[in-house]
Parts: sequence; structure tokens; C-alpha cells
Amino acid sequence: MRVMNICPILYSFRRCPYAMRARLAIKVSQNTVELREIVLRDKPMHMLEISPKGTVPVLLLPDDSVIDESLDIMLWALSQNDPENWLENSTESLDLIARNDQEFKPLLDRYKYPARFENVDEQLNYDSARIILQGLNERIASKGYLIDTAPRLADFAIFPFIRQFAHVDRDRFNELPFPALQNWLEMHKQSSLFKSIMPKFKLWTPGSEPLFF
Ligand SMILES: N[C@@H](CCC(=O)N[C@@H](CS)C(=O)NCC(=O)O)C(=O)O
Repeated sequence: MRVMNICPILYSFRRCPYAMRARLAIKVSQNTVELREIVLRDKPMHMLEISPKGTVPVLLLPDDSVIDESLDIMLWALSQNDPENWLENSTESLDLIARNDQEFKPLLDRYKYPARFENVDEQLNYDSARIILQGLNERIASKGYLIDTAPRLADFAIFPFIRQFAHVDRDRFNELPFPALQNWLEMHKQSSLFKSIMPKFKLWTPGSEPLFF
């Protein structure tokens, strides 16, 4: 007889921006999951069995269904409980998140890891990213947040990527003429919600004590 998990299992990697956005939504929605911290160079067999594409985050639900896209994990968590109304104006959020994931993320990867890519024009790459950051800065300057006067899904789904960009060269980021964006990032980094999803998690191995998150 198969033993049912009563608690969803989240395979996660602390520093991955996609996993961060999933943990943020899980935390704010007050869902509890068993968090399995992994390293990308040594993915657990069970994770690859349930999601052969091999990316984190992966959520396994008690009914054995698997959600292995970070945005879908956010939407799953918030569909159960959305105490801070992250889902308000969600169409606009989803549009901005798609642009982040499809347009900004490739530029971020080339900025952070230029040696991994061939024929990258670093200046052109940086300038293209800068144009996107300028657009985000203008949104925040006019409304307070990316979509609205309060933070919505897009703010939480996108800021881990802006954080990663800023950390490649903090001085260079801080010198950009984008104060609204810089303050928005700092506010998210200092928030108790963000701190609550960033403790140093102990690496999971089969047989480890469950770590409830
Ligand atoms: N579209 C996926 C992307 C997730 C993703 O690419 N995660 C990275 C880590 S940040 C990963 O797992 N990469 C696999 C690897 O490096 O082996 C999502 O939104 O969940």
C-alpha cells in the first residue's frame, strides 16, 4: 500500500530566483510544505522521477500531481489563500512576468555568466537590460509598485531577478538613475517576508528529517 504524503513537497534551491518566487507565495499564503533543499549539480532521483526536466522549483501535491513551473506554484498557493491580494490585476501581472521571464532573464544570464555564451556583445546586452529596468523604474515611480499602489504578483515574481542582476555589480546597479527601482528592490530585500524565505536550509538527502516550511 502506498503511503500518502499529507504535506506537499517542494524541491527548492535557496539562491534560485524561480524557487524564491515560489517560496514567497507559499509563505504569504500560509501553506506548509516539506522543503527539500537541493544542489543543481546533484539532483535527487525522486525529483527527476516526478519532473524529468530537472528544474527547480518542483511541487509534489498529496494527490501525486506535480507542479514544476514557478509561476504555477505561485498561482496554486495563492488560489488557496491570498491574504495580501497579490492576485489583484493578475492579467497585468502575468503579462509583465512573461516579459521578465522571456526577455529579461536571458539578458541577466548573459550579464552574470558571459563565459557561458558565445558571441555576446556585453555592452549591447547590458543596454538592453537597462531599457527593461528603466521601464520598471517608470512603473514604480508612477504607482509605487509595478502594477498598482500595493505590491502584486508581478512584484514578488520579478524582484528576485532584479536582485540577482543588482548583485552582479552592486555599484554599477546603484549608479543607475533609477531610484524608484533601487528603493523598491531594497524594500523587498529588507522585508520580513523575504528574510523568512532565505534562511540557510540544510541540504536534503533521502532519509533526512523533514524540514517544514
Ligand atoms: N521555467 C522554470 C525555470 C526554472 C529554472 O530554470 N530553474 C533553474 C535554477 S534557477 C534550474 O533549475 N536549472 C536547472 C539546472 O541548472 O540544472 C520555472 O519557472 O520554474
